Amino acid sequence: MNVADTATLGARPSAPGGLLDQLGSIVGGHHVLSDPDLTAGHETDWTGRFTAPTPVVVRPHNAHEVAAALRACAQYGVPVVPQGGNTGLVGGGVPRHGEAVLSTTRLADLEPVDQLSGQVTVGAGATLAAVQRHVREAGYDVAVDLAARDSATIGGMVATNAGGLRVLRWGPMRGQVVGVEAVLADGRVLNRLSGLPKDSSGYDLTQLLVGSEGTLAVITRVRLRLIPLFTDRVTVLLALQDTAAALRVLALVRGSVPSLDSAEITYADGLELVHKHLRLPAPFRTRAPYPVHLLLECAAQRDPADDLIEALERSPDLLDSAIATDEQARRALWAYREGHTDAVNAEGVPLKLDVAVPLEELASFEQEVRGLTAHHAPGARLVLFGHLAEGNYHVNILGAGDSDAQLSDAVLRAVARRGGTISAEHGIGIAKARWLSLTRAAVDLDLAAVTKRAWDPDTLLNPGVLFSTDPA
Ligand code: FAD
Ligand code: 2HG
Ligand code: ZN
Repeated sequence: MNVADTATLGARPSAPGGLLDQLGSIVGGHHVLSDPDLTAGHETDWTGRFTAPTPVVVRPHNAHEVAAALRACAQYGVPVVPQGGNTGLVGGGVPRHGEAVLSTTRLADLEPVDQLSGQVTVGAGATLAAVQRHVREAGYDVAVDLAARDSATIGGMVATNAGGLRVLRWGPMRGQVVGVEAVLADGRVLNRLSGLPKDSSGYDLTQLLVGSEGTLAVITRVRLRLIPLFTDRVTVLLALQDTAAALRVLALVRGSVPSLDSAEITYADGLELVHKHLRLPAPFRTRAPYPVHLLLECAAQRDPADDLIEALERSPDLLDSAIATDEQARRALWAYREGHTDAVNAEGVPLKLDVAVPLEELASFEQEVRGLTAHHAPGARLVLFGHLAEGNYHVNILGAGDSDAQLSDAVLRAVARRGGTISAEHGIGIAKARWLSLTRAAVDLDLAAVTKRAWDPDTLLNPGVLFSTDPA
């Protein structure tokens, strides 16, 4: 449901008599919100694209309270949307049709880092930034990093199998999660927090919850594998002619610099928006911006700059370059990349797609997306950027108007034809559910539906997410 539809939603839903009192007796009255001024921040997604009212936001403090709250909602027949930091980009964490919102923000305990195993257990509602600060004090780091770190929660990142800026070296959340505690729709608590690196005793329910987008259970605690806290980082911003050149540089560096952590691609039009909205100076002193920028970062315990420079000197593709090793200068280079989402949103509510295609298809796919945008939504602005090493483009389109669905359809079909995925890291949510069959066979979808029914037979958790009710 997008903003255009909200006017047709009718009256604000109210909680069935008795539910608010019962929730209050579980979590305390302060943590049951029904005043529209207080629920408002939980009703609209980060982009402003998905919005609908909720009768109640409940904020439990532990798994026991989550279980009791879910049972109460089930008893009153009120479905529940689990919500973490509400930075999700596919509409899966906000209400659609009068669901209650179960906010995890009070599930934010940080247990001490286990130095023996290099793991930590944290509450699902802890933000990534809080967990980063916590484990860095113990000499460790969280492998996954992303620009929404100050608000995105670990539970939300597990639920969406978030990827982010370092997947090329460490993998997405799936690779970091070694255990979870989760509450099923019927209130039973699944505890898989032992964190044993080896365990071949049957189905891996922990991993099933990674990427389940709140449709199977509410994740309440997460045990993470940690990585070393690297002391030295070097960041370069490279100006290039085109996507093919960026891929050549990536191949060259990836093959010879094992400390490569990030490879992020942006284009001139995105950079222009970042200049405009974030008021950043141009990274290079040229009259016209370069067509493509590739940001590379290496991290190690000893200065990785020489290795990186040596590799780059072998590239015939560099039009220009900037390098930074101190924190402030590195942050400045990152701002051009990390500022994209904010800058796009400052222009209006975008159509967002998050796709990946095999790397050998990326350059031709880029051209096709540009062509499809011009064809289906002439006048719309396409801002492409993303995580180059995974072939993961964030396709942001401003001003597509009524062509939104048609354009999504055309781009996602182009992805499917190339053997790609319709969601590389943001999840399916409600935004992409009707297109899941483009890249998932009937047998996959059948098994997914059976799994959903086994965990949540009454569809209490996140109805409409992953499983579309719309015709494709
Ligand atoms: P929410 O938005 O609250 O929820 C997301 C989904 O998870 C919903 O379906 C919700 O129901 C479910 N959920 C949340 N918590 C739980 C729980 N405890 N148990 C069960 N289900 C739960 N994503 C990337 O992958 N890579 C990026 O680089 C990246 N960068 C971003 C940059 C910006 C500026 C923004 C705004 C977003 C970015 N995102 C990125 C998307 C977003 O940050 C991630 O999807 C994040 O994982 C969502 O976490 P959250 O706590 O905000 O979840
Ligand atoms: C990023 O990589 C995020 O910055 C957000 O995944 C992408 O805004 C987007 O489309
Ligand atoms: Zn991303």
